[in-house]
Amino acid sequence: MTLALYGHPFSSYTWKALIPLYACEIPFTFHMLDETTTDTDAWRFVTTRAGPLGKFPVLADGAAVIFEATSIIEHLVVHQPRATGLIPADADAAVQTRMLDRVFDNYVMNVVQGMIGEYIFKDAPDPAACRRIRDNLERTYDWLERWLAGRPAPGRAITLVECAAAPSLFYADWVHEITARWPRLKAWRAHLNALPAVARCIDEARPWRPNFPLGAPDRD
Ligand SMILES: N[C@@H](CCC(=O)N[C@@H](CS)C(=O)NCC(=O)O)C(=O)O
Repeated sequence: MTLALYGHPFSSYTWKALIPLYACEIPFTFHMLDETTTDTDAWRFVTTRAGPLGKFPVLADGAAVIFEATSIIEHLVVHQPRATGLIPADADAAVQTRMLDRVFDNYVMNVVQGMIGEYIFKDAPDPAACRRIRDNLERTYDWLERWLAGRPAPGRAITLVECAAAPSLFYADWVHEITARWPRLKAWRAHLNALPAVARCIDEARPWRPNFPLGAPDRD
């Protein structure tokens, strides 16, 4: 049964599902969701048969419909032999992996989405809200810098941590730059961006860069 992934090439959470599919070379069909597809079966499927708010990515695997990018990865680990390494078999290591996944979703990507919301949903971004968002990102960058100091040098392996970290750090840097003040984090982001599965997502998303609400910086 060929898997079907519904999402958009510029969407960070879609990358989070694409990275393991590419890295583990799992065949799937991609169903694009954007303003040109709002009257299609793919759009109706995501908005009526998946999660409560119609968010993407969504994975269809036969009768199974999985939303939430982390749950999609958990599904791949359970059902795709090539994906078993995405979450460590050791129970304690798996807890650490899942905790880091939460860090990248809750303290990086969702914070970044808050900033993007300031630019999309308001007449003008609220300076106090933007300042709070930047402060929170800096606190997370500080935490990640300390976390990286206690980690062995990154290899080329992709786990749930890399799937969550790569897209969230990619866009976080665009919202609040990861400067030389966080040298390990900056270097790790560059390492993640160079992983073939991540580099492919970055390249496939290039045509949409002009749509980035804060303006896409001239890097990456
Ligand atoms: N917690 C969800 C977040 C998904 C999410 O925020 N997706 C964004 C695209 S990156 C989306 O669906 N945006 C459209 C919308 O909110 O209607 C996950 O992990 O999959």
